[in-house]
Amino acid sequence: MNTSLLEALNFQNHSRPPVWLMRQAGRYMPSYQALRKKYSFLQICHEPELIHQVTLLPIKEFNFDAAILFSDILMIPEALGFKVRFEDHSGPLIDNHLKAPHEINHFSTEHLREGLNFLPPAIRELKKTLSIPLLGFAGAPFTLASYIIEGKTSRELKTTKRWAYEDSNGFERILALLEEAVIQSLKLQIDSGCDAVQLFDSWAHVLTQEHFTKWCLKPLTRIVQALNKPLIYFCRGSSYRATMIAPTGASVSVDWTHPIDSVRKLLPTTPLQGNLDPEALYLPKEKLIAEVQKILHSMHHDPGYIFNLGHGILPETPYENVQALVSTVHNYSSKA
Ligand code: 1CP
Repeated sequence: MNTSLLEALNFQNHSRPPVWLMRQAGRYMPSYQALRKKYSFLQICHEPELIHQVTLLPIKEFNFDAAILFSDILMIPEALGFKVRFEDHSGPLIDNHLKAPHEINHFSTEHLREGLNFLPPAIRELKKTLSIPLLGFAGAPFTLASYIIEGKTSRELKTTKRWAYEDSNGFERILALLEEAVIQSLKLQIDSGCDAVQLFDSWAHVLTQEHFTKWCLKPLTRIVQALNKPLIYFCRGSSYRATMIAPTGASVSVDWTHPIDSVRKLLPTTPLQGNLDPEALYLPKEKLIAEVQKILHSMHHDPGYIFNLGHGILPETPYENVQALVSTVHNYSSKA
């Protein structure tokens, strides 16, 4: 059993850093594209046998040190009763998205576990197969709120921000329901066998510091406290907000905008993950390897470091560059 990811999350890793990549199972893999010719994205998400198969694709092909359950952050809104569709070029769409804050009263977490009933059998099967840790995940309450309010991926989150400013009580009720749903979903994943979890707050960077504290960090603190496993928090802007995030008890997934060793100087005891720019995977192989090594050198002998990207892997990423990245980390000697 290779448990280096869990050791790093406990600040106890004394060998080379573990490596996994956010969105490691996906469109850049020909084997994934081949499966998508046979099944829709939602079919894969809803069928335990397919979840199992797709989660394992990147493990078999690249030998990562951790697996992440194949699913999507939109599974929680779907289990709450939102009608989620995925279109090939526009991402997720929710037709019955909230038109006013009070509409959240039509939704509850009562049937959430039934709505996620495809996850436990997939996780239990994965735990039988894997000899590396399995990560569960969820979208963070604020990022999920942005989808159930806007009804799609939105860059500016205009309506979400307007409600947060103009009807903070109504917005708070939306976030409270989502927080409860996130805790239930993560507990379900942990109880079924996940070894640690990641929370994706992909849109939190649009918030002011005051709103980030109120709408992201307060729920995060409660979510960390509700779980008995390590939690990694991802958001864009995590480089400059890392010192705000660490007191919640979460490990920090660091974006690529600041050198990760500068974040380490500010946070000497927090497990950190990151932070290669996903665009670096388009470089010629030698240049990519040099970028990977630069990060490895800067975090040399760090017992709480996990190699990852600063955000998810991009769909057009060259396959052989992912192989080069993983073998560069795997061949990095902890004694050097
Ligand atoms: O095959 C397809 O066409 C679907 C593409 C796809 C995939 C492979 C989507 C649609 N979701 C996923 C899987 C997924 N989503 C994982 C799998 C586990 C892994 O291998 O890492 C994870 C962790 C997610 C999380 C997710 N979904 C986030 C947060 C992470 C991030 O990158 O910021 C967000 C914002 C979503 C929403 C979503 N789902 C899918 C799309 C196209 C989008 C919009 C955002 C985007 O373009 O990625």
